[in-house]
Amino acid sequence: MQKKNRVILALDVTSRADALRVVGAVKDYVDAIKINWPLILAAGPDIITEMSKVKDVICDMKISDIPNTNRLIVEQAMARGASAVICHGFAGDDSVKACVDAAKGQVFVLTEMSHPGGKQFTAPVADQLAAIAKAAGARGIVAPATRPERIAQLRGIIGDLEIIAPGVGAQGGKASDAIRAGADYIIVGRAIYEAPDPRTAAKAIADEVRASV
Ligand code: OMP
Repeated sequence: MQKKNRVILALDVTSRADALRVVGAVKDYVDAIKINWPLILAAGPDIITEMSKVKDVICDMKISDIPNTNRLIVEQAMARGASAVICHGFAGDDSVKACVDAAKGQVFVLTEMSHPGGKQFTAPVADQLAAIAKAAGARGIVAPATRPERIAQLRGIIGDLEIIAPGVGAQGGKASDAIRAGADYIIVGRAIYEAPDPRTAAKAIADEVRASV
């Protein structure tokens, strides 16, 4: 994954046509495309392969099952062209390790979630989840742009692993705050794909990131 714009597009649109339109408009300003259930269910899993020809794809299926099922899911995602996957940490270290092994390390482990409810159950154990990611040999963690101070604290646990940070724009987080707190990339969905002009919106966010690095 290039580290040029430090922006990952969360492509949570629900048709192949919208996916192609948005990606075509913003591809110069994002380094990767994150694909989640809405688009996989709407367009079918071949959308992973199609998008992987344009940019690196992170498959965000928030994998959180027993180790064997996790392995099977990750193998399917990687076979379709994903460069990385996102798994939950709360299923435990063996479940995370199964993802890491199946993806040859290309796993981001979700720690503290960015939405208000993320404070309820994920925040109190986020430090442990970050430690599980590091011990398992993951590529990085997902940490909340809505709480940049937590990005900085989690950085202290994971060292030089990567941090990708959702919650910019629609959820109230600021791109520059997340980057200054130590995020390697920010994840942005609605603030780009729901904008009247997604290309202009993506450029503005990429400019803000560049100015804060
Ligand atoms: P917007 O709020 O529209 O920018 O989208 C954010 C994207 O990041 C969505 O695809 C969410 O599923 C994802 N996300 C979060 O918003 N919060 C988290 O704590 C974790 C994720 C994620 O794992 O990507």
